[in-house]
Amino acid sequence: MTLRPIITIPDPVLKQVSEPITEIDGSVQALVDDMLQTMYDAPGIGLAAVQIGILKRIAVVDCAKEDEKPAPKVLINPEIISASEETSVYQEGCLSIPEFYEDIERPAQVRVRHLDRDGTEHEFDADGLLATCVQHEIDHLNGVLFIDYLSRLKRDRVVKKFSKQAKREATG
Ligand code: GNR
Ligand code: NI
Repeated sequence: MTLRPIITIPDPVLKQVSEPITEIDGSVQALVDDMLQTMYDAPGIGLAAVQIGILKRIAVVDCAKEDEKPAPKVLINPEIISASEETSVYQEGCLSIPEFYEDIERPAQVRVRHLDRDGTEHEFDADGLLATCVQHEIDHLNGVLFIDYLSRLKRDRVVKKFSKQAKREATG
């Protein structure tokens, strides 16, 4: 397993739409294992392949609390097949936008269909933080970031801050 560097804004790869997986082979499984290791190391509760520069529809999530046993979920070609009218608000963060947090409103419950690491199809119902996290990850696979739900003023402000930082790091 290999820790992979996490890409941050304003890298344009984060706006790209990821491609479905057509065959789950050893290379896909090795990528999943790297993603889990990278997510736990960060630490984060989710990670999409695009965040390590790979435009494939793969995400990993684990919303278990610190005192609970790990509950990794591998989401390959994940789809929301239904979403509640009811919404909930969570303060979201993103490993690709370090140390920036904002409240985001999303459907409170979703039903998700996906393949697992072995290529078996599953469906599950998510609520609470897991529902938010799965929606956040599927957004990544579609090139969408949580800051895209903020006002243009707020989004432009955070993008500008990270652009300046990237420039400083490039020029020294
Ligand atoms: O670690 C993460 N925490 C988080 C908190 C609230 C809503 C979504 C998330 S996902 C984020 C990790 C990440 O960037 N996944 O793409
Ligand atoms: Ni994210």
